[in-house]
Amino acid sequence: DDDGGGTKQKSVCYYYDPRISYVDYGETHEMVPHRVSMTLALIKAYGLLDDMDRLRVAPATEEDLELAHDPEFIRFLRDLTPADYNADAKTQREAAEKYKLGEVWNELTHCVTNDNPVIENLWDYCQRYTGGSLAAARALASGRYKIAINWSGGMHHACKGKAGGFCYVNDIVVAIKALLDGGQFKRVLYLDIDAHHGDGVETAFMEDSRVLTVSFHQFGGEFFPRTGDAVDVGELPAGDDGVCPTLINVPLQAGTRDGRYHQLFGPIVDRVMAVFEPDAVVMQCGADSLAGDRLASLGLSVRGHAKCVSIVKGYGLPLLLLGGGGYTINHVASCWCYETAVAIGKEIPDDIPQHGYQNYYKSQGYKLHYHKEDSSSRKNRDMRSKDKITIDKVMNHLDR
Ligand code: VJV
Ligand code: CA
Ligand code: ZN
Repeated sequence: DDDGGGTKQKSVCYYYDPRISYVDYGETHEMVPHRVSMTLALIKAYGLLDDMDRLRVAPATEEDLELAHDPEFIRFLRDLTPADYNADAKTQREAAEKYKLGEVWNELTHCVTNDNPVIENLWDYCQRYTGGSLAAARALASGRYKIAINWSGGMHHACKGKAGGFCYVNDIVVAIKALLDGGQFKRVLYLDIDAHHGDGVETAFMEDSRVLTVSFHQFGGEFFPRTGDAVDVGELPAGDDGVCPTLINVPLQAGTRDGRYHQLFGPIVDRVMAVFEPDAVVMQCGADSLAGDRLASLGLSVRGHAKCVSIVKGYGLPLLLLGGGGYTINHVASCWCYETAVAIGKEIPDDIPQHGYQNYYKSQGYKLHYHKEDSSSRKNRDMRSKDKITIDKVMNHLDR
């Protein structure tokens, strides 16, 4: 990778926009965009910044966002301000509710929820995180980079005509469409290791044989969004009596940790690669699947989470790495920093270097690879019968 001038060409590019980290979902909301700033500070402190090129790009346009959304929804988002919303114009509140924005009555729980609050600079935020994923997709399509990173993207729940689960617009759908429209990639694999089901991306592509969506997620009880059971496997006819899989779900029980997760992840990804033969991979690396997350109850270690990235990187396909969930922000930054190192191909020490956000890491003993106390970890090494059914179902689905 020598450019002739003796400097090494970088194969990884990343997107970072400081304006995103100032976005405020509200004082007690669980989504904290500041975590991408902490991630970057850690990446800098480890000296990884010189090993990547930074993508400086324009925010996504209305036209870009219409790749994934209804124009009316996009226009409503563009014009929505907290001032107007709070002025309590009845019509605007009703329209907002229709798009799942602001306070929404939940039929299931009989409560008012505010998962997707009407916040300051909402439109700018949407344009910027989507702009990053779009630029990252284009960087891969150009052939110049092998891996492109946008830790502020990965908002997998947003649908064509509505927000959902902290996600206003779906940058992933926009990025995948851009990859396909470029013409270089015929088939794109979407892998989602966020603790929640990647429902918005799944819905967008369930009838598109060029995209296979695979989500691993906590499933059961009232866990959001309650979709993504293993029986939801989808396929389309593919000529000569063959079928082409379009979606795969891998539901996991609360408490699933590294051992059990990887009994599923490696074999499933390997089979998917063989059957689907993708030309590029988009991976949503939501960090709420880590142990000790404030919202979810899976128990991956930072190494276990990053092993997913390194397994996928191992196939050598153009790879788009996105963020997503992750609600214990020191864990999130540790994880995404370590995964950035994995992308670059550098080992980094466990001791978190001195830097501005040092004090955030006290509870994990200033170590990247933090430990969550867990007495029953031995039991978790073996697959439970439910997981055996899951893997058999998924493998059978891919066998046909
Ligand atoms: O479970 C839900 C919906 C309810 C919301 C909570 N009420 C009390 C009951 C109904 C059904 N929503 C989830 C959404 C999770 C989104 C995950 C996003 C991602 O990680 O997959 C990708 C970025 C949920 N879980 C927790 C909360 N909402 C939650 C929302 C709040 C909150 C605390 C917790 C909204 C506002 C405030 N606090 C102030
Ligand atoms: Ca998932
Ligand atoms: Zn999540």
